Amino acid sequence: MSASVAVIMGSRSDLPILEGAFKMLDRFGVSYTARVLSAHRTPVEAAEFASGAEAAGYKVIICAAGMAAHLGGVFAAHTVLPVIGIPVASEPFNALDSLLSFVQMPPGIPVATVTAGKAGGKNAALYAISILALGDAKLREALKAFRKEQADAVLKADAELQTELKKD
Ligand code: RP5
Repeated sequence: MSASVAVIMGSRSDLPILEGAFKMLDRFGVSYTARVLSAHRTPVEAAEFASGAEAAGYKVIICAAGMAAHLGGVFAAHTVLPVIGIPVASEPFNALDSLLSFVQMPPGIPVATVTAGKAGGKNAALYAISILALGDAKLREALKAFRKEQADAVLKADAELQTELKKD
């Protein structure tokens, strides 16, 4: 069976940003493929992968890249599958350059962009999972359970804080 999500990074140096994404996809039992493909350094291979992604059975594509990050745009130009972009921070403009590269898509070719860094990696995976959950009731229930678990952790932290504050 083919993987549901393709996770593409512009460089191997982007890998740490994607650790949270892999963790989330694993947690939800969502199959994925991870590849290093660059919009600038391997434009032919990137375009080939994107063009064949639908036929290969992928449902969502996640692209992480830094600097003049055209990876998400190039992928979105070659497929109608949803593309989620994760800006990666690099010198000297931090993540502003890659954020704008992902966000500033011309009308007609969208790239859904999450925040930069590790939070972006986690959220990109969760967003991909929520897209897949549209056609998968079990996955939708698992997402609801995850949200509840998260809420419970916040409520527990709040209860603990109240107890600590009362001590003084
Ligand atoms: C981008 O250039 C990559 O996505 C990476 O974030 C950045 C720097 O790449 P390396 O020089 O670390 O390979 O294409």
